[in-house]
Formats: sequence, structure tokens, C-alpha cells
Amino acid sequence: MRTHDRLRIAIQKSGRIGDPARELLARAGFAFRQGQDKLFCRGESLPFDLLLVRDDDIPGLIEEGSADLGIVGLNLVEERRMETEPDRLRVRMPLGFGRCRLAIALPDLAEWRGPETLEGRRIATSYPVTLARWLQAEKVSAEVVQLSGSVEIAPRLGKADAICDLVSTGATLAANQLREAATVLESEAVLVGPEPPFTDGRADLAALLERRLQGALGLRATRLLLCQAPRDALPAILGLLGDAEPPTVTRIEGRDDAVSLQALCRSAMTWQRLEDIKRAGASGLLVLPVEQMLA
Ligand code: PRT
Ligand code: ZN
Repeated sequence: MRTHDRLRIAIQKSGRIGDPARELLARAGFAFRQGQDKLFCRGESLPFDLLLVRDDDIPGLIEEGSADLGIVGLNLVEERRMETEPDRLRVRMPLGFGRCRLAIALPDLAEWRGPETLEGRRIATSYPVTLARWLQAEKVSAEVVQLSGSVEIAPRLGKADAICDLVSTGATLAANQLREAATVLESEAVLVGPEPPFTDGRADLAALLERRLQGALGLRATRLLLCQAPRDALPAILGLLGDAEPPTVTRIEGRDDAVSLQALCRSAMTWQRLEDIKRAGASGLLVLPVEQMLA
């Protein structure tokens, strides 16, 4: 039995979820020392360790207790959750990267009249449980052909009439003369843990991790905006800063008609937005990244 004074987080060794997950953990202030076997990394200053594995193994490792928490695509969590009764996994927090969708796609020339088009057809997928649930909800009876990879070539090989696979840009579908017809599941990386959640010392550690991750995710787009503006332009400018914390407005020495403004903006500060703020009367606009924040 492991003690409960450290938390073990399973993440993908490398790939679309693992690389950004390590980056996020680093931004949240976690540092790890890689072990000899390249499978286990010990937390340097905080009681959090990493287990580096194939993403497909993460839900199972959490269910069996070999890992406490995991960072993995919702697609894999859902596939596993639908398979096991009762639910043994809990999605604790969406992480905003690794976005994709599990989608039905058909050969370019095939007709699509909605889900009923799939009645009696063969659909190739690596997500048989999620697909079967969707078909059931759509009241369609079709044959699910389970493949572990290269799903997109199944129609050309005559193994299936349609596919159900992950799509992000759509380039893979296009390269295989397939077109997207329906979305089965929207996915992104999530922090996942066991169901029911911890009641021992790990509950506090998990809460600490979540607070740190929230902080790091929140800071990603956060910018500090500094500018000057005529006092009477203030209402128009504040109207453009709906995502900002209540801004600080200070007077400028020797000028009664103008103020200096400082605002912490939570969403992307695009050029378009900056131009709108300038047009509303602001001048000397400065946008600064925010490195750390302690509310
Ligand atoms: O070795 P391991 O098993 O850990 O790696 P893996 O090959 O399974 O993982 P990886 O890194 O490819 O994917 C891990 C996770 O990334 C998935 O479970 C999803 O949660 C997420 N993700 C996000 C994606 C995609 N986007 C994605 N586009 N996973 C796979 N794809 C594939 C898709 O299967 C298709 O082949 O990319 C192709 C389509 O991409 P587009 O951009 O051409 O549409
Ligand atoms: Zn995988």
C-alpha cells in the first residue's frame, strides 16, 4: 500500500496531451526529477510525482489505484466510463488543450441524410463503446467494426462504410477523401481522478493541484493593460474592458482632464481590441504579460 502523503499523477509519456500537460504543470510551479527508468518522475519540492505512460493506460491506472490522478483526453475517459458500471472515474477539471472531436465521417461522395443514413452500415472506430452509445441514442442499428489504428483507411479497404474517429483540423479526413458528417463527442484534456473522490490526505493535495492549475490556466491570456485617456472617454473605454477586474484609475499630475488607467484583462488582447480602445480615446497603450498572481 502506498502512503497518502504524496500524489501520483499519470500523464502521457509524449504526444498531443503529454507535452502540453508537462508544460502546464511547469507553469503551475511543479518541477520533477526524471527517474532512471524514465517512467517515474519524483516531485522536487512538492509531494507530487509523475507516472509517464501511454495515454490509453491512464483511465485503468486510476481505477486500479496505481495512479491517483491523470491528465488525459476526455475521449479516453468517456470510453472507459461507459464501459464500467458503476462509474469509477471522475472528471475533475477541463484543461483547455488537446481539443478535438470524435466524429462520424463518410466517403466524400456518399450521401448524408442524418444519423439514419448509418442504418445497417459498418462503422470503423477505436471508440466502440462511445459509438455504440451514440448509435443507441440516435436509434440507429449499425455494425461497429473495432480497429486499433488507421481507422481512416477502412472505407478504402472495403472494411467499413463510414468511420468514427478523432478530428482536429480535418486534414486527415480530406487526405483520405472523407468528409465529416456528425459529432459524437467534443473532447479536450481533463484532470481525472477516481469516483468516489479521496477522503484521505490526498484530498487536500488534489485541491492544491487544482488551485495551481486554475491559476496557471487563468494566467495564459491575462494581460495588464496600461493607458492614458481623457476623463470623458472613460465610460466608452471601460465598456470595452468587460473581462477586466475593476480597473484602477489614477490622476495624472498637472492634467485635470485626463487619467491613467490600469486594468487586468482576462481574455485575449488582440490588435483589433487595442485599436477599438484607442479609437475610444485611449493613448499610450501598453500591454504587459502577467507572470505570477496571488489573489
Ligand atoms: O503512445 P500513446 O498511445 O500515448 O499516443 P497516441 O498515439 O494514442 O496519442 P496522441 O498523442 O496521438 O493522442 C492523444 C490524445 O490527443 C487523444 O486521445 C485525444 O484526446 C487528443 N487529440 C487531439 C488527438 C487529436 N487531437 C488528433 N487529431 N488525437 C488524435 N488525433 C489524430 C486522429 O486520430 C487522426 O488520425 O489525428 C488525426 C486527425 O487530425 P487532423 O488534424 O488531420 O484532423
Ligand atoms: Zn494512445
